[in-house]
Amino acid sequence: MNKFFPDVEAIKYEGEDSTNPLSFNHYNPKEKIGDKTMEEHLRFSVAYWHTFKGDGSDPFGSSTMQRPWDDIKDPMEKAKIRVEAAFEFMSKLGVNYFCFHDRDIAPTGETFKKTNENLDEIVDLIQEKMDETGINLLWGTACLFDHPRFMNGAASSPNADVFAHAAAQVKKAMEITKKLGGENYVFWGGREGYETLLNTDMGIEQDNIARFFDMAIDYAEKINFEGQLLIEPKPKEPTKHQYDFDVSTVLAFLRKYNLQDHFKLNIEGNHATLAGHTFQHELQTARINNALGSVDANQGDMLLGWDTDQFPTNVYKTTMAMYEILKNDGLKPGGLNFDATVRRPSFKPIDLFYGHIAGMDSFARGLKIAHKLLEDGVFEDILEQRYKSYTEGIGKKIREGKVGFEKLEEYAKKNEITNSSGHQERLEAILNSYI
Ligand code: XUL
Ligand code: CO
Repeated sequence: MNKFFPDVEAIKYEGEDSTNPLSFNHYNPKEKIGDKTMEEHLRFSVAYWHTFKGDGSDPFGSSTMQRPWDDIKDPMEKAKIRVEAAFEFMSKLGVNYFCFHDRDIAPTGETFKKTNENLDEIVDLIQEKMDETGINLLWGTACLFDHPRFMNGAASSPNADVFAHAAAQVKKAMEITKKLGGENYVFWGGREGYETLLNTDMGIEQDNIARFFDMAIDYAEKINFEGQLLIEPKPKEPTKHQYDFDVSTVLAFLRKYNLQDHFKLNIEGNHATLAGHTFQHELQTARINNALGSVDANQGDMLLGWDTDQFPTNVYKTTMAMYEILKNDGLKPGGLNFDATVRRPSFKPIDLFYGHIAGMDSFARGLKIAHKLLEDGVFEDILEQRYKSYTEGIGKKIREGKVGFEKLEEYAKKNEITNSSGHQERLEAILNSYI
C-alpha cells in the first residue's frame, strides 16, 4: 500500500530529540506506561469525515484541500478510492481504529434502497481492508443532520415521517457497525435542538428522542450488537440550543427516561469548552457517574465561539484529560478519536500526517505526565488531606448518614471552625514542574 501517499513511509517513534517531522517524539506504541502499552492506553482513532471527506470549505469560501481522489468524478468510484487511501493513511500512521458516519463512506442513491446498496458495497470493501491491515472500527454512527429532511431535527423533528426515516437510517447504520465489528455506536445530537421556543414543544421533542433511544436499544439487542452505546454532548451548533448540552444535561435526560444503564458518553474537548466547561470538568463529571465511555480528541480556540475541531496540541489539556482517563481505568471499549481537521490553509496531504502526529504526540506526552502524577500521588495526597475531616468524628457521621440537622446544630454550637488554605497557586506550580 504505497499509492496515495508515496512520500510518506510508516511513521516511527524516534524519541524526543528527533527533528524528523514524520516521526513520533513521544508516541511509542509498545512502550509500557504502568501496566499497559501506550497503544492500549490511547486507542487512537481517525475520523473518516474530517480526514477523508473534509475539503476545507467554510461559509466564506470553497474547498482548498488537495486530495489523491480529487480527479475522480463517479461518486462510487470516489468512495472506493477513498477507502483505499484511508487504509494506506491509517496503516502508515500506525492508528488501530477509525470512526465513520454512514454518509461519509458511501454516496446516497436515488432511493433509500439504492443508498443502502451503495453502503453494502463499500462496507464489503472496508471489511477487506480491515482484514488486510488489522485496523478496527471504534464506532459507527448515522449522519442525521446533513440532508434537508433533517432541517428540524431527526428524532426531535415535529414531522413523524422524519422520525421514521431517521429510525430506518440508524437501523442500517447499526447493522453495518455490527458487521464491521464496531466496538461502540455513537449518537451525536446533530440537529436535535431548537432555534426558537415560539414554535417548539421541548416536552414532546425530548420524549420522542427517548422513545428513539428505546428503539435503538431494542434493535441492538435484536441483532446482538454488543458494542457500547454512546451519547456525545454538545451545547450549540448547528442548532442554537442542543438538547445534549453537556454531560450533566445528558445524565439528567438518561435518568428521567430510565436509560442510564444502556448508555455511556463520548466527550469531545471543544464541545466541553463551548458549554463553558473545561475538558477535564466534563470527563470528571462523566467518570464520577460511571459514564465515561469514549473521547473525541480535539481542542477549540478560546477566542472563537464555534466548533473549530482543531487537533489537540495543548499539553496541559491532554495531561488533565489523560489524568481522568487513567483514573477511569481507561476508556476501553472506547478510545481517543481525532474528531479534528487540519486548518483550511493546511491543504497538502502531508498536513493530514502532521495533524495526527501532533495530536498523538500530545496525548502520549499527556499520558506519561499524568501517569507520573498519579504514581507520585501528587494530587491524591492533597485531596486526602483536604477531605480528611470526613474520615473521622462528625464528618464520618455525616458521610454515613448517622446525623441530621438537630445533631449538627448541637455540634456546631460547641465547635469552632478552622479552615485550611486551598494552595491553588502552589498546586499549579507543581503541575508545571511535571509538565
Ligand atoms: C459534531 C461532532 C460529530 C460527532 C459524530 O460536532 O462532533 O462529528 O462526533 O457525529
Ligand atoms: Co465529535
